Amino acid sequence: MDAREMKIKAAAAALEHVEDGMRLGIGTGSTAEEFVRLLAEKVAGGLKVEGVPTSERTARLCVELGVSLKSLDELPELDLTIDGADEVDGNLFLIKGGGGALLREKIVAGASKRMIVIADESKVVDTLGAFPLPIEINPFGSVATRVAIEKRASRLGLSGELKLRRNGEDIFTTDGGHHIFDASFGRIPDAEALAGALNSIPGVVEHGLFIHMASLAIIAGPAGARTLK
Ligand code: ABF
Repeated sequence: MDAREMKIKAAAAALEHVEDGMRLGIGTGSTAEEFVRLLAEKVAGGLKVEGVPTSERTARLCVELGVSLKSLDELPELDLTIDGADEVDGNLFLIKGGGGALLREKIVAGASKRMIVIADESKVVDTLGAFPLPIEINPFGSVATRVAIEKRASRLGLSGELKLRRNGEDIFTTDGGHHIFDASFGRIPDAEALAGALNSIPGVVEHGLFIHMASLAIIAGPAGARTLK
């Protein structure tokens, strides 16, 4: 089974949790896009759902495939969000944001009763942090924000390069008009403590640690899909 087939397997297993009439948060990334494709087939077959997309990219795909969308202001309470991740640990703590949509992903997941993560086995880790942690920042005062992040991280015994994300020659800009530092801490033994520390820095808009947000992860491997609860 190749990587795409595993993503489709995880997406298909997640689709079984979708019921008629649901208000759905719809994630971003290649795995979430497989979910959108399968969802669109069900919608074409008569399933009625309303989706809130977590990025402009996901919104475009949904529109193209005929999945009906609403804004989060129109649907502020969602039944279920289905989204990918960059890393998942045994507590269902996540690193997200490799695709740059972490802020909307976290707002949408936070507005949902449940969040199901879909991923392949390569995303499962014992300890978060091998994947550089995306930290979304306000462009104003970014040097001061960098210094503050380094200081707070150091108090937790963490160090590593904070790389300003680029898109070719340009600085990468999120859907919300912010920038991203990708922080290579290597290993984050206490993700909750780091999340709290980052939340207290004014220039940090959001970070990619999703703590106590996912209720289930569907992990696809060569032998099929398994769940983590
Ligand atoms: C989004 O897409 C993210 O938060 C995560 O960064 C990424 C996962 O992408 P993929 O499914 O392509 O690996 O869900």
